[in-house]
Amino acid sequence: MHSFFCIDGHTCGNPVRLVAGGGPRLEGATMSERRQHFLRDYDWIRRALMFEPRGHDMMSGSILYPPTREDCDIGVLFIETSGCLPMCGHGLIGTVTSAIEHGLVTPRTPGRLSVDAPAGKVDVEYEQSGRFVEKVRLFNVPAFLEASEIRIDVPGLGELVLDVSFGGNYYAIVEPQPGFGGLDELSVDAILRLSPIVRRLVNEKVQPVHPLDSTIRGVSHVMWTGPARDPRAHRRNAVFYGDRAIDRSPCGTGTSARMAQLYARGELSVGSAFVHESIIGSLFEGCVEAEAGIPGRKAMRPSIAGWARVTGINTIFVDERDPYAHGFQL
Ligand code: PYC
Repeated sequence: MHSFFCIDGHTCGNPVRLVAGGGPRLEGATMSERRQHFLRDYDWIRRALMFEPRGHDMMSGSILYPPTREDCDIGVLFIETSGCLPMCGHGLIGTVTSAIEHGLVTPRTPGRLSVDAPAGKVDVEYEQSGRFVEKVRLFNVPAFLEASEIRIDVPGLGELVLDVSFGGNYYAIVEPQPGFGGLDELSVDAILRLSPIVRRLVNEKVQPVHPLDSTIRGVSHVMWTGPARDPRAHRRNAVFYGDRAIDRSPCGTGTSARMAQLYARGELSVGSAFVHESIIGSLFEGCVEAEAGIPGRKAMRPSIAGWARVTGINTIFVDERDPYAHGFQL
């Protein structure tokens, strides 16, 4: 019997299950190396805690670790139905909220934390009112446009032209275009049906590998975009991940990738604000903070702000006698 002590919550509608106790001891000089160790020996923990019957298609979370770097307060490993992500924006906003509200981390400077994530160091600022965290802004790893105007032929939809951009994970970004109305034209069923096909076709044409960490590779997420409905937002999006998940939040690494795409095109510049709306109408406030130096790429450092709420404390048992101990998917 394995026990995991979790704090469950959500960031702007998308779940975040923070594993505060019961995570495995990981080896590695960096969080990226620890991520490789987790994938090699402990991926069953991710499947047990994320998939049914303990989780669901959208389940996403994190495990807290001591940092591997002296300039960070905590180390975070991201787990999700889609895998063990190098970085997760909604996941980090929820993790910081739960960790601060429940005293799991003591920041050196109140209102600030530095997080050691597999994709790199992410600085965080948060606003607190009494014991509650009201808003978290993360200063993400550098984001950049990887490839533009990739053409794929999608059965039933025809030719699509799209870009691949990095914001902590690699995204295929599909915008409205001649012959295709974008997100406004798609039902939830159509997003779930078309996205895995788009992801497979894009990965056949582009095999992105991060210039500074070759363990980060391949397009994992598909973003469908459209005009905003909320007058406070600049654009609306829906991100597909895993096998059948649509992010309920505006997606932190996706918003970073989207800003990097618009920055490379000259539609955003340093200092520009970018408010992104999710499929359920929740908002992230993005900003292009600075230029960033990534070899061979026009890169920038984005920040993303959003809120999260804790929904409960959850001690999860994984009983090895249970035939579904390590989760299942339909
Ligand atoms: O917020 O970065 C994010 C994210 C990735 C996958 C789902 N959400």
